[in-house]
Amino acid sequence: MYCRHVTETTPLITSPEPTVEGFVREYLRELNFSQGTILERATTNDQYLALARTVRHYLMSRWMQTTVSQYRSQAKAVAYLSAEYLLGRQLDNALIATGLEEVAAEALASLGLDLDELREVEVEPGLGNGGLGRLAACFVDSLATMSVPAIGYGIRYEYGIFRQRFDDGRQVEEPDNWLDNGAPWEFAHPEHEVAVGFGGRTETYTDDDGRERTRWLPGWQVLGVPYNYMVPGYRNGRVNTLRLWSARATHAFDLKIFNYGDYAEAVRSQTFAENISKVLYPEDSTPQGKELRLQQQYFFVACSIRDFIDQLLPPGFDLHDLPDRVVFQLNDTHPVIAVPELMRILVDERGFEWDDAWQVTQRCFAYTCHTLLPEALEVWPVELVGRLLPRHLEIVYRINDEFLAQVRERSGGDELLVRRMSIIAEHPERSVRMAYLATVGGSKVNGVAELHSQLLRDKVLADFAAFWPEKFTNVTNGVTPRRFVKLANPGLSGLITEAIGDGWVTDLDRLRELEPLADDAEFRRRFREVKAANKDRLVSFLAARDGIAIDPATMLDVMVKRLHEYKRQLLKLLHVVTLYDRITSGDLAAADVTPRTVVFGAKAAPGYVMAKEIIALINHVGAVVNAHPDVSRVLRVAFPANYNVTVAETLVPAADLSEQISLAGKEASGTGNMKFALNGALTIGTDDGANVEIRRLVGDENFFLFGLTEPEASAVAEAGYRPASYYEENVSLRRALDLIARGTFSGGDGSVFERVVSNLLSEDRFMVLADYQAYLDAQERVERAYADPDAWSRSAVLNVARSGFFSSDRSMRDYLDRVWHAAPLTAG
Ligand code: 475
Repeated sequence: MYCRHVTETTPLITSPEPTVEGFVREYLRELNFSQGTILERATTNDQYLALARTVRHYLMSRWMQTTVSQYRSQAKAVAYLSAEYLLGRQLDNALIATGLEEVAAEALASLGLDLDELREVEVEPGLGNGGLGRLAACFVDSLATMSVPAIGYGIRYEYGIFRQRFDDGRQVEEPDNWLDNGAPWEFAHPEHEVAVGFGGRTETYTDDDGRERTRWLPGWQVLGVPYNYMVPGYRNGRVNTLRLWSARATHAFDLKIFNYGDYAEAVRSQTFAENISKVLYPEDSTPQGKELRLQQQYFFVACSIRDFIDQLLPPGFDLHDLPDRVVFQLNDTHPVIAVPELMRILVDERGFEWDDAWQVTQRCFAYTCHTLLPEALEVWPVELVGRLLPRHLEIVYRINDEFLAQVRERSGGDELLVRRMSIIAEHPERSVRMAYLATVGGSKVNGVAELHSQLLRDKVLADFAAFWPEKFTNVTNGVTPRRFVKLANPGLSGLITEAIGDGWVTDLDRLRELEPLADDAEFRRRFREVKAANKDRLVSFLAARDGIAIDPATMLDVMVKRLHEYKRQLLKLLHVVTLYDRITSGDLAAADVTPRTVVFGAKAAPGYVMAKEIIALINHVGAVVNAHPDVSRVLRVAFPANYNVTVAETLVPAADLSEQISLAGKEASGTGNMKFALNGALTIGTDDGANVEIRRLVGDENFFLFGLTEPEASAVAEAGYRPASYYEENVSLRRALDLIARGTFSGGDGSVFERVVSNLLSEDRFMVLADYQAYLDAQERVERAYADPDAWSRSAVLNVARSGFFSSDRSMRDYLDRVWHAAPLTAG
């Protein structure tokens, strides 16, 4: 979508007719002309590709229109910089956005095809790890729906998040070759490739005006080829752009080697360059500091800034005015190298004075932090940055020098403070602290839930918050109601729309209007019917996909999220083991247990050994529980492999109970928690992340709170936490851990999960044992509440009615108010 040459008379195409006949015509044309086949011979994949392209046609003119009018108006735009976009399937979303679902279904039926069958063909683009990547996808959806001029920039990974499979209960990773069957949603623009330099050296020289200048002479280059994706707004005629970059070798690069006659070497170099966008790093919250990762970060950021300046601004634009045209939102620290990159462009390439360039740069960037774990804060060794990006390192040093001079001045020379705030860490290795660079280099820093933003101010970035109190703000995360309610839960959507009209889809606060209906017995009955139908849908889904049988008459207790010790899947598992113990030991009659199905979904970073052990333990406990004749009548564990957005869309609407049980002070926000509440599950959760806000909104009586608070957990840690004391004093905890330690779930071999047990007893960094009893007690409250279906569904309806705040549309409004501009950006 390049607009530099559009004129008033640029002709724009119109959409095909949105009728069944029009759709059929378009579809057959696609099948014949693009797929090169006929209906009678088309494979299911052909049928899907033709369908995707047909639906695409209906968005095309709106896309062109949006792009052209945005360029003409030159309204200030949001450029969202994110290394990850966890998009989910595109066809479903396009159908919802255009309102073409029924037309398409009818048209296909008239050709003897089934829309639902074809939807299933699509492999979702899994270009993200978890919460952070999915948040980016929700945000671009909301920006388009709210008609905000915006562009998402990222990386077109050839392989997205790995596919997970279990082998004897242990995670095995397989490559996600999502592009193999064709990629009908992307538009490659090799003619708009951008060159990106790496390595080499810098030199100073005197320019024609006699000024001392610096320039970077890169040692090698790669090309970035943009791939555009449509981001349709919900039925508002707007289609924004997501632009993902793919790396190619430069021709010059090959030629030089070819000239030496080394064909094999030339091909090898090609592969080397193209490795940059080959694969998504599967580390979530634990950056590994790999060189290729820094290459990816610089690659996409350099392409994006270059693209914005060269393609989206009019020729001759004065970059002093750049902050009036764009805000670059940094999704965590992954794109932070953009700060020295913009400085380099302004100072080295455009001849700006340093101070002017710095003013522009600071005003153009804002930074969102997504974590509280110290090990998740990215740092890059100075040695590596200097080797890969020598000019950027010089710029970072100068930024740091000037910043620290300010700190010295304002603190009266407090050298301890200066050392603490330095962008360059000295130990254990000289490195660049990317979160500090982002904080210094931008105009705003935000956390992703109230508690998180508070902890950023009070702990993680306390020195910076004292220095620049006005820089810090909060924007609580949100999720798009289009995908996670309208599309995922058609039953509930229909019920809501029947009750209050369909305005809620773009104005989620209107769910409040449902509140009185919580007291309407007929409405509650229909609400339960919807939940039951969603469970049936899940039953068929899991049976077909995983061969897992679950009983829809049981309470569906769901914990889905990345596997991480701080999220405490082990706490949930200890509850399961305790129930198993109590039933098998005769302490509890099966008849007195509320029948439940515990569903886990989680991927572990491939290098995170403990997380992978926990996955294996869950599967092994599940196998024993499910095979036990008495226990399995009231308790079953299901762990479908390869949890992803598509699975979430079927699982979340079916859930009764949402598990949000991280140690308080560790989960920045959570967004799964919001999806469950919006779909009428009740939460059992700690006072952490956005749970705090969910509970405040839905009401204490509709939320099962338990566990240490953040100040309590900090105090326990301060005083010296001794997990073994809980083991010694709590009989049921001891019995549960002993069962695991004795090999009950590992064929009698106690050594198999020894590491998990001994870690809990000796370290237990996330205080699983400290919260165990409180969690069990809360689960008993859950059982009592669930015993009264009518009261339970009243609470569930209230959860839906009071969760409108968690729309990502509201998050966007908050960013507009608090971060991007004093007033909302004008639509263009
Ligand atoms: C938080 N991912 C959630 C969510 O704000 C929060 C880190 C490094 C490399 C790759 N991916 C990551 C994250 O840190 C991440 O997903 N963080 C999550 O962001 C959205 O709701 O609490 O853990």
